[in-house]
Amino acid sequence: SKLYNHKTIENKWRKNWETNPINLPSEDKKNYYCLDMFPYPSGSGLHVGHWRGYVLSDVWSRYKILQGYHVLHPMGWDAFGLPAENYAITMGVHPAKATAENVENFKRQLKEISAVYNWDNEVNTTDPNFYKWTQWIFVQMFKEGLAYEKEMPINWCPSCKTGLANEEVKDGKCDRCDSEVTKKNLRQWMLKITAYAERLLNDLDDLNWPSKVKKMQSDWIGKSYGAEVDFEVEGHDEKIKVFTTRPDTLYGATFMVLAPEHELVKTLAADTHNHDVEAYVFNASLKSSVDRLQEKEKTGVFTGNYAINPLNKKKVPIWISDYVLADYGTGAIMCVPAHDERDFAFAKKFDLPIVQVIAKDGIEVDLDEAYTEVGVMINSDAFNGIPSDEAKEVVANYLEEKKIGVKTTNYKLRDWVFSRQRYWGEPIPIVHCPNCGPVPVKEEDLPVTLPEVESYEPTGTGESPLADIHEWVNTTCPECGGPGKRETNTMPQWAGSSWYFLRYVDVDNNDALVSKEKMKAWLPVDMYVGGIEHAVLHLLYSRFYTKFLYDIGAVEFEEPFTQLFNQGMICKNGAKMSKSKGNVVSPDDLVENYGCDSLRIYELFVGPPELDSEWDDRGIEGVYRFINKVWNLVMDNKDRKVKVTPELEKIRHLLIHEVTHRMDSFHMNTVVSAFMEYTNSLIHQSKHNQGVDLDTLKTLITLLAPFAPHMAEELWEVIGEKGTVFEQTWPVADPEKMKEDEIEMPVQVNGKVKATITIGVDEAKDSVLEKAKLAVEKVIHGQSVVKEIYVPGRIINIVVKA
Ligand code: ANZ
Ligand code: ZN
Repeated sequence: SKLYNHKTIENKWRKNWETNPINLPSEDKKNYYCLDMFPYPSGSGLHVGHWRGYVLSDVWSRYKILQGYHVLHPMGWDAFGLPAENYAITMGVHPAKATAENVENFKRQLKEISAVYNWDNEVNTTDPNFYKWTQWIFVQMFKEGLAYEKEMPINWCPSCKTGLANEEVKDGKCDRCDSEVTKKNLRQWMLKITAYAERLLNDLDDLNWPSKVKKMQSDWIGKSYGAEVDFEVEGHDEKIKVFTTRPDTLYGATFMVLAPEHELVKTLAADTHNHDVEAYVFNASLKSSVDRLQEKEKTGVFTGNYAINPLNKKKVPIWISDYVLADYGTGAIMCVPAHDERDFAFAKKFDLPIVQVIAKDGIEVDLDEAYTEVGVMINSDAFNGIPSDEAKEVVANYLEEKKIGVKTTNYKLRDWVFSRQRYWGEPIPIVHCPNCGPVPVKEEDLPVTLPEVESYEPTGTGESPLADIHEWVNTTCPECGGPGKRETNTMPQWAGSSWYFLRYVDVDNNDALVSKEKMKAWLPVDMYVGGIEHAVLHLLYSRFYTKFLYDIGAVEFEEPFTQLFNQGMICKNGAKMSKSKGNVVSPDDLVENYGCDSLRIYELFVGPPELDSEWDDRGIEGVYRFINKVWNLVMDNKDRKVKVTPELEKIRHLLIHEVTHRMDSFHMNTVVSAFMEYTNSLIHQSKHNQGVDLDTLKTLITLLAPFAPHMAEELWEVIGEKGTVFEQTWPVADPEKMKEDEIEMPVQVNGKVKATITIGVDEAKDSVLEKAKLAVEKVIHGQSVVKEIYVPGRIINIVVKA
């Protein structure tokens, strides 16, 4: 028989698909949109870790093609951003040029995967025809009051010399370069994502997404229920408003703390304490918010003033500390050291009173740490004896009644800092006019293209390099025609990726972001495949953009991604595969030695696709052997003219059933094991019985096609079929044919297994028991049978007595 030669076969079919593409539209096909998170075209190229997600989405796309869909499976480039710009700074190459080269290279490498990408629908976020619409969305947001300017202390990376969103700061460090992040006061463009907090939270319920990602988003949005309570200040007219999630602990509030940036800090610092307060506030301004929250050792300063606890009327000292954040709640808190860990640490450090107001079974104890469990209220006058979880509501109602407070909700989600002081991004399409203020560029004048610059180096003053190009900066006001200046900040890299999936379906449209027809035909995305690292950033921004576009009537759905799958990472030697770790495995040699089909299958076989999996260089050999077995099985049987038997039918339908079922639950690794197992059964039939029939071989080839498309096409041809295997329909299992006709059953004597017998599934009870007694004859010999139990498929038990 013909030997399996992956090189010839794979080259042949790659060429063939170029001239005879599979996945063509037709009237009777429904549309299906399968999307990969588009890559940043870096210079370093693809390793086997990158392949995993791309193979998954391709196998899924081909599965859908075989199920009769016309599939959109596009690819594009998220190409603005820092790496290209940093490269430009060091090498002096224009980012556009470097990007174009990288895209070229990336595309070449992607083609090695043989995925069914729709290259006609390619997008590139740095293409003016694309970012025209990125800017258009910004203009709409500006018009709706959702894009606004604000002077504010922002996260500032001194090394990248740019502002960062909260989402781009990890453990107080810049997500990109790992430098310590500081604060800087700058005029920023903000997007009011907070206006969508409630919808972003509620609509998570209906998404077919991993629950882990939903939880991460809902934690990020961070809704808390509580109350705002007013504290009067001794000798002052101002009141301090605090936000608390624990109104039940109000009697235990023994001091208060304001954030250093709180507006009352200056007013409340007594003359005697002014100097210390000022010094403290200055020092706090240098720290990042993450550090402030995580600091073990509490710091703080007394203002010299007192507030009055509104319930027990006791004097409570007012402190300032940076563990209270200015931009959460009201920026001021009531401190209950007995029941809050941070307050407890603060009280211990500064020797402030601790009063327990919630106690287990109502019994007061000496606390050596904060008591954060539920319990019964004590030391709380009329409220004593009420269980604390009910008391939250009871006290909050009382506060509302007495007009001391109101029930509220708070969100952790902050508005999105949307400007970057860098070159390689979309210019923000705004003109600043001395008469009219900030004015959006007219829609017909979009895009505002990025001009050429001499130096890409950020100025470090908080201005983008664009500020130096006077002929670009100086323009006329779109409103009054007078002299105006262009905004020189650019958008963050997230801007393009927040909506690119809409553009894929209508890439050449010059009149709209996407036409209504194309939108109706393809959107929203049916399946989105990508890494878990985008759980809160990209996936939250995209949902926000989609909801906004829905509100202005640009799209007709509120959620962009119906189903989401997050693949795990590929690791080697215990660490995530990455160039910086030096543990990268290149696909090139593997494709050369074993073929693309083998590598595709091994990418899936390496472990459950949603989990991180350890790469084993030898693992692919097992897959290669499997591929060869399938090849030889088909070669050995294609001309034997074998008639189908019940045994072959059973194997065939079980295979269809197992593969389909495991595919649908995304257990791709176990799909591969099912293939291996049933192929072995067929080989057994081929060697020891009369052989394998053609229909069974066809089914095997069709099912394998999404995984090993080249070999499947070749075998399809080899058995004499015309056209491509991808014109087949995914087979459907017939439960009748899957039935086991014979099964093995253990036989128990007095509850202990003593033998195993083979019986027919429908065999009569008498006959089964007859066989069973025969099998355990030696065991029951000389005893009398008192009971015979047979539950079909479950149990055979012979009860005997001596
Ligand atoms: C009194 C109290 C007693 C509190 C107690 C907690 C436990 P989440 O769930 O995160 O919303 N808080 C309020 N504003 C704050 C700010 N700007 N910076 C730091 N902490 C702040 O937590 C809300 C709780 O965190 C609030 O409830 C407040 O402390 C604190 F046994 O008030 B609590
Ligand atoms: Zn003007």
